[in-house]
Amino acid sequence: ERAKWSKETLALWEKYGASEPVDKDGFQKSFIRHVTTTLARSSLNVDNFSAYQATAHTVRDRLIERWNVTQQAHTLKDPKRVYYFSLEFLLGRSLDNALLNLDLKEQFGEGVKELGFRMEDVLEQEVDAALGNGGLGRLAACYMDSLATLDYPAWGYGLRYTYGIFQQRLKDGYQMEFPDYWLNFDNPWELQRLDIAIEIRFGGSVSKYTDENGHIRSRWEGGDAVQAVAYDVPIPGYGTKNCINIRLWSSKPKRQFDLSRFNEGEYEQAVQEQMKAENITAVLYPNDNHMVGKELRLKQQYFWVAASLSDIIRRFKKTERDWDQFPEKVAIQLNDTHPTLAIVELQRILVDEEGLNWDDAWDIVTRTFAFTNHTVLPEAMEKWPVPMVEYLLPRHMQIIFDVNLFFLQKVEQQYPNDRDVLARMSIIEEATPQFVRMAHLAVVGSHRVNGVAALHSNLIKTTIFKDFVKYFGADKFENKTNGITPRRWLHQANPKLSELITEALGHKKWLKDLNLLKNLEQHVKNKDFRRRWIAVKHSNKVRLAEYIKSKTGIDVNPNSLFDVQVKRIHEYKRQFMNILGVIHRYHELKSLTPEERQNVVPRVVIFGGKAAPGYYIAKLVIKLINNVSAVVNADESIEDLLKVVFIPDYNVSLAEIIIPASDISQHISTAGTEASGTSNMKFVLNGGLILGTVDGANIEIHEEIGDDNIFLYRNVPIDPALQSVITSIETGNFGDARIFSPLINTLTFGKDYYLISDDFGSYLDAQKLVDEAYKDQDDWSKKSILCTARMGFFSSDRAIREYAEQIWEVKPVPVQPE
Ligand code: 4GP
Repeated sequence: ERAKWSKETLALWEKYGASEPVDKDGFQKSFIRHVTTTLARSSLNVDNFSAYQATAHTVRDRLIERWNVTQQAHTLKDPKRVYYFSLEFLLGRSLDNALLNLDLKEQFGEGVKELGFRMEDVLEQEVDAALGNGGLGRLAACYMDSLATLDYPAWGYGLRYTYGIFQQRLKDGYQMEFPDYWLNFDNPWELQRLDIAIEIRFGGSVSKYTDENGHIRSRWEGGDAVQAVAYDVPIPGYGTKNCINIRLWSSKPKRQFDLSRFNEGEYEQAVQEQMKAENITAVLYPNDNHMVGKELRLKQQYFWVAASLSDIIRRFKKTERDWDQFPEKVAIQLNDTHPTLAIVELQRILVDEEGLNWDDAWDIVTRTFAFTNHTVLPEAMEKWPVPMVEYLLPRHMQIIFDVNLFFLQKVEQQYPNDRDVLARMSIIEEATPQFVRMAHLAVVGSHRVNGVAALHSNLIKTTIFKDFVKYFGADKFENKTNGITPRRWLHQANPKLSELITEALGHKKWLKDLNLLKNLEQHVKNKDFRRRWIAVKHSNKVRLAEYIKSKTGIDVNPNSLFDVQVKRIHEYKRQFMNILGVIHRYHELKSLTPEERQNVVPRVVIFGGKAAPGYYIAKLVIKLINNVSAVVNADESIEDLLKVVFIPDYNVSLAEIIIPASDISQHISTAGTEASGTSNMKFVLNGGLILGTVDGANIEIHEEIGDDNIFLYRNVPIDPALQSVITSIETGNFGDARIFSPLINTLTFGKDYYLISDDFGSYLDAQKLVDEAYKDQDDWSKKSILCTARMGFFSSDRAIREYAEQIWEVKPVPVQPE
C-alpha cells in the first residue's frame, strides 16, 4: 500500500511520524495534552491519580513507538520467534519500570515536579497487574524483561483476567479475600485489539469423512463458540529500543450468532448463554502449587492455547512456507503443564485442517514445544477426567488416545511384556473415571523438558519422569536454574543501593551484565564503603518500618534485625515452623535475667503471603501468626526485643519495599519440595542474608556466595523444645487453643508430612548463629556486600540466554542501536 502513496503523503509521515522529544519540556507538553484530551480534565482538576494517568499515557506513547518499530523489524527480518505460554504473568506495576528501562525517570521526575506533583506519589497510584499467584507467574514476568532487554524476538501469551489474585485483608487475624478490581480504571498498559478476535469452539461432535484422495479424516463441528479478543501489553527492554509483546486474551460473546437457530422463546436464553462467554477469563484461579479440577479452568486452558496457536499460525502463514519449516520459525515454551493442550491442538490443526499425515504432523509438534516443570508436589500434578475432556473437546480426546496408543506401542517394543512400565508411563491413568496426565502428555509432546534448579532437575529425573528418562534418553531432560531481573529487583526496588553500586563500579553496565557485580568484592575492605552500604540498608528498613506502621499500626525499631518470610502460605514452605520458632524465642526471652537481656539481638519477624481461599490449614497458620503477634507485641516486658508482624496483601509492589529492607530472610521448605524459589535470589541480591534448608536454588546460592554468607541447616531428629512450644499453644497462651488443634494435629499423630518436628532443633540452632553473627555489624556488612557481589549467576538474563541457545535456538534481533 505504502508504495502507492504520493511523495507528499510520504513526507507527512516523515514529518509527523517521528517521535516527540523525551526531555522535560516534551514530557510536560504531553502530560498537559493527555490531562486535557485523554482524561478530559482541566488544570483545576488534576489530582495524583490523574497525574499518574497522564504520566502513564505519556510513557505509553513512547512504548507504542518502540513496540511498532520492534514488531515491524521482526516482520521484515522474519527470524525464528519464541512464544512463552504462561497462564500467569505477575507483572506488578509498570510505570516506574518503564521509566527506568527507557531511562526517562530523571527528566520526567523533574517535569512532574514543576507541574506540582512528586513522582513518588504519582507512582503510588498505580494498582498492580496481579495476574499470577507466586513464583511461576513472577518468573514469567522476569523472563519477559530479559527477553526484551536481550533483543530476543519473543512474545508472551496469556489470559487477561478481569479479576487478578484476590486482595487479602485481615479480620480478627483471619484472612479475608476480596476481589481484585484492577481494571476499574482505564489500564494504560494495554492496547485493545478489537480487530484480532478468534473464534474458539467448545463441545460439539466429531464426524468422519473421506477426502478427495480417499483418506479418512475427522471433522470437529457444532458446539458453542466464543470469541478471544487480544489485548497487547508492551514490555520494554532496558538499554535497547526492543519492546516485546505479551498478548493476553479476553473472552467475549460471539459478535454474531445465528438468530435463525432460536425461536422467539429461546432468544433471551441464547443471549444469556452468550454472556456466559465472558466468564471464561473472569478470574485467575488462586492456587499456587495446587491443582483444582474445575471445568472452567480447563476451558480457560483450551481457550487460551487455541487462540494463541491460531494467532501464531496466521503469522507463520504470511510467509508462505512449508509446514515442515514451522519449528524453524516457531519455538513454544510451555510454562508448566497448564498449556499442554496446545500440543494436541497443533496436532489437530495439522492433521484435520491442513491435511498432513499423522507422523509428519507429530514430528512438527514435538520439534516446536518444550516444557518446564515447576513442582514435584503430588497435589500440583494436573490431571483431567477423560469424560470432562471428551465433553468439552471431543476431537482432542481422540487425539490424546491416539498419541498415547502410538507412544505406548513404541514403549512396548523397548520393554516387551512389561505391563507395569506401560501403566506407569501411560498418558491415561486407569481409574474410574480415567484421567489424562498432563505432565506425561507434555513430556511426550515436547523435545525438551527442564526443571528450574539443579536439585529439582535431578529430582524430576529420578522421580516423576524416571521412566521417561530411561526411554527418551537423558539428553531430553535439562536444568535451567531460574533467575530474576536485576532491573526490577535491584535498580527499581532499591534505588539507593543501585546508585551506590554504580558509583563504586563507575558504570551502569552491571544492569545488563550482572556478573560485573563481582568487582564489588574489592570494596569490601573499604570501611567507608561498608558504612555507606549499611546506611542504605538502614534507610530501607526505615522505609519498611514506616510502611508497617501505616498499614498495621505496629511500631518496629529499624535498629532491630529484620527477619522476613514472604511468599505464598503453604505447608511445604513451613511458615508454621517459623512461627513455632518465634514462640520459642518469646519463651526464652521471658526467662532471661536483666543481664542476659543486654546480650539479646532485638528482632522483628515479618511475615507476608496469601493462602489459597480453600486451603484451611494455611489459613490457620495466618491466624496463629496474628495471634502470636498480638500477644508478643502487647507484652511490655519484651520491649523491642521481639516484634511480630503480618503484613497483609503481599504482592509485587510490596515485595519491592520489603525485600531491600531485610537482614535475614527464611527459605525453609522441607528438603526436596521447593523447586527453586526466586525470592531467595532477590533477597541476596539486595544484600540480605538467608537462612534456609538444603533445597531448591538455596543450594546453588550457597555455592556462589560461600559458606560464610548463608545459614543453611540440615535435619536432626526430634527436639524437646518443640514440645514446650506446642504445649504453650495448647494451653491457650495465643488465644483459643481449640481453633489451632487441626494445625497442631499436622505435627502429631504421625502425620508430620513436612518434617517440622525433625527439623525444628537444627532450625533453632541456625537461628542462634544468625543472632551471633548479627552482633558484629561490621562483619555482617562484609557478608552483605559479598552476597550482592556474587549473585551474577542468578540474573534472568543468564537463564534466558540458556533457554534461547540450548532449547529454543533463537537469536537476538537488535531493532536498532540505542
Ligand atoms: C513455583 C515453585 O514452587 C518455585 O519453587 C519456583 O521458584 C517457581 O515455581 C518458578 O519456577 N511453582 C509454582 C507452581 O508457582 O504453582 O507450581
